[in-house]
Amino acid sequence: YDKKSARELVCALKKKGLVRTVQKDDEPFKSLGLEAHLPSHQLLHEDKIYESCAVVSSAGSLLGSDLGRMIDKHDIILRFNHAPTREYEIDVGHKTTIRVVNSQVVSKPEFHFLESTLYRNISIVAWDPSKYNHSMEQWYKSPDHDIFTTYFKHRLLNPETDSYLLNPSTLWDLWDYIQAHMPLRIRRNPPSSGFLGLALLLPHCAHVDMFEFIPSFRMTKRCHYYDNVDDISCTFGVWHPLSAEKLLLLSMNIANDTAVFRDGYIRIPGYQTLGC
Ligand code: NCC
Repeated sequence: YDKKSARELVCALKKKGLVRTVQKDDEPFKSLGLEAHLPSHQLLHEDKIYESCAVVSSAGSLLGSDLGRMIDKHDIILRFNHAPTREYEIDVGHKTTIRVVNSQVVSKPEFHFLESTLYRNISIVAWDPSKYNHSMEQWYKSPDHDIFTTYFKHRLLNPETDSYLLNPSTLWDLWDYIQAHMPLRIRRNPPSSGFLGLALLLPHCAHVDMFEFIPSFRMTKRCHYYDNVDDISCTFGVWHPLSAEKLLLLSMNIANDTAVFRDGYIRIPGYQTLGC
């Protein structure tokens, strides 16, 4: 293990962390006649580089941050799961381009994935953890939560919504990357939606600003800005290798300490910017 520069770390992620979504031709979906339910292209498939992209973590420390206006200035704004903007615009902004949702949010009735307007007229990337080294067939037979039924239904009901299913081997490619750059052994659980969101954007953005992923001086026990549950493990991780993700991303950051610890964001240069 040796300390790498921000550039080396970002460029190493480019090599390992290509985010792939399930396509029409992928098995077992093709043989099962499910092609019509799947997109024929990848998310952000055009050859366009967006100047600025924002990843808005759901951290409690966003509350009172006044970051909404800054977040809304970005060309692409990525949020997670059922994190709302309504009533929190001053702190988190009101625009959403992409939502990364996990399979609990897609499948559990309390999240109203099919009914809620949170999941319409934007791009959606839904993911479910497979086991390490499992094929897509094995994953389809035994997903962690039944993501498929609701995902397919959602596509039928909302043809105008651009929605994708993450190819789960992406999660393990990202996991391998994190482990390869950590001196300590991490548990074999997939990275958080936060890390996935960053990996999704780095090929398409000149830089990515991640809000309250590294806790600022507003750090709080509060899990999310939108509910009042106290749980510090939301910030440091218990199942996901969240602390390892955060240390790595802090090593890739090019923003100064005032931006990180007072304002509450890290800035990570995109692959194209670094010429990786
Ligand atoms: O909490 P969650 O994450 O939806 O948060 C989205 C991403 O924001 C970053 N985060 C969040 C809170 C916090 N205090 N600090 C942070 O840095 C993380 O990067 C996180 O990924 C998930 O990753 O999908 C997760 O989802 C929740 C939960 O399933 C959904 O919110 C729906 O209720 C998971 N919690 C539980 O399963 C109890 C969480 O572990 C991961």
